[in-house]
Amino acid sequence: MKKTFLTILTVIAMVSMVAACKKTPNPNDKPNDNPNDEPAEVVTIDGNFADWAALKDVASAEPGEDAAYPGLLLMKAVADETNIYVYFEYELQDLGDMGIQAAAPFEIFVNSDNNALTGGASWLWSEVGYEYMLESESGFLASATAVRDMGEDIGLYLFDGVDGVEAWGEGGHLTQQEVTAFCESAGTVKNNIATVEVSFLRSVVNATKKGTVAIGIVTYDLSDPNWHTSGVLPLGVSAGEVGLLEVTLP
Ligand SMILES: [Ca+2]
Ligand SMILES: [Ca+2]
Repeated sequence: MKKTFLTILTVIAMVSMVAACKKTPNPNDKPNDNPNDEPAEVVTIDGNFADWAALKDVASAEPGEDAAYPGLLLMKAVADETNIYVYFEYELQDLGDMGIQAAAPFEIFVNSDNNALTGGASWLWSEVGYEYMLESESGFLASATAVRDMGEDIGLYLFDGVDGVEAWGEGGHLTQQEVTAFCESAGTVKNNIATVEVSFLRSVVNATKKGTVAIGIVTYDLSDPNWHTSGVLPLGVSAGEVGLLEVTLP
């Protein structure tokens, strides 16, 4: 009995030693930077644009020369596993008696199945077929010198009208979706140029699979109480000449 007990103690001691050895860190092990194994985000929404400058083969669009809606100077868009990211540069408009523009309502149109025959039409582009529109009535400007976070108030709308008609035309219809905290934005204003980065979740626009989506953005100023269109991208010279910007979904 005593011998058996000693044998058990010996076995326990040996197992403990092996376990202790396994716990000894190997100096060649790499530190675990990402313990949750979450996919890295390709862009950080922080008002710093070095991340965009470092991207290769990013989809982009600029207006044609003498464009009718010249406010938007450049847009870029990219996606990772979780989000779609949009970058844009916008020249604040001189509104005469109203001074330099201090508010800029903003919309993003998303053709989430990349099929121009499904979803809504828009006079802004030649081929649209958008399933979703994101809209911030307060927009991306806090003032004529600062950018605000549109994630506080951006709304998500599903086009659930007749395919191929305008949202406000006969058969058109938009339904606001009950989702919050799906969008972030940040940016800066320098010399009347706002530079802004925006992200929104792929899941809320039903674009979770690998493939392609197409995106367009519109900015407005308040020189007209019903909103005056000040910038459109992609854009030729006039609205309706070109289609949306295609973005690859990994
Ligand atoms: Ca950034
Ligand atoms: Ca579509």
